[in-house]
Amino acid sequence: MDFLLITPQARPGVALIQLNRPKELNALNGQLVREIRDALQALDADEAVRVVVLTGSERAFAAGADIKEMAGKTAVDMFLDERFATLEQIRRFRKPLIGAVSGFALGGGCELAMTCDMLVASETAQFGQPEIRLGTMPGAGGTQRLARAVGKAKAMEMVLTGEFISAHEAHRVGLVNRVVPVGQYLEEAFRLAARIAAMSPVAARLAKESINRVFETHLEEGLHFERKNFYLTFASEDQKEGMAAFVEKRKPDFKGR
Ligand code: DAK
Repeated sequence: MDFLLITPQARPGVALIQLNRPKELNALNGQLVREIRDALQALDADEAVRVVVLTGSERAFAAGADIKEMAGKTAVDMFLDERFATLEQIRRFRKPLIGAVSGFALGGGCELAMTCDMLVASETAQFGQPEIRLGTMPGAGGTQRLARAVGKAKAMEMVLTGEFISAHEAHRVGLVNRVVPVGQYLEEAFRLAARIAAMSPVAARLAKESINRVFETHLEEGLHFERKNFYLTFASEDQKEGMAAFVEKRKPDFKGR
């Protein structure tokens, strides 16, 4: 891994992936995106990992796809470039994924942030889809996820003007879960991750899958999917342990079984 720093147990049960192309503000070249995909695949298979935190640097989460790499490409080159199909594979990551965002989250960087399940932002974070300034438009889910996250009017404004929004505005419109001072965003993400890591990983995975269905299906189908996943939690030892612990007035010990 040339462009990533990975700590499988940054906290108990919590892995950290840090984008590490600082001079280029973590611009997403093909290799970096592939490395993120491969890292997530490995962490998905690692039973000791229950939650993953994805972060960049204090100055930039990621300033977008690498414009220098993309500038001379033809439509067919872009069509054949599997880089952002890779984002779809990242979206299929099964464990809870928390983005810890500071500085720029732009273009493909904003799209990458939006593939996370939750976002913790530093006060310095800025979110934007500035592709229109380059004569293009978001191509890795930006129009779809942004409109779902912040509503049509705000998404139109961001995508059509290319202007950035601040962390506080991102919080106000529902793009991020919380905003904290710049020195604390990673710690806050770990705090959130630790709370989730203490839960049943079986239930967490089924619940994440169910919430994601909201964006992929109609209500009736989504309700049906949710119910099936709910029943499935009763096949887990974790559900027995969670309810027994409640009755016995003790803390549950979830094993992911
Ligand atoms: N690509 C390449 N290099 C970048 C970059 C980027 N996106 N962003 C920044 N850098 C580089 C700068 O060129 C500079 O490098 P040097 O000149 O030092 O060699 C270094 O990072 C520091 O940047 P600045 O000197 O510009 O720093 P400032 O603080 O002055 O400005 C900035 C920071 C983030 C406002 C500015 O760098 C900026 O506007 N960056 C570009 C942001 C942007 O337009 N992002 C969107 C890119 S387009 C696809 C689907 C989706 C996409 C692609 C394909 N398919 C379906 C195939 C996505 C497209 C995009 O994301």
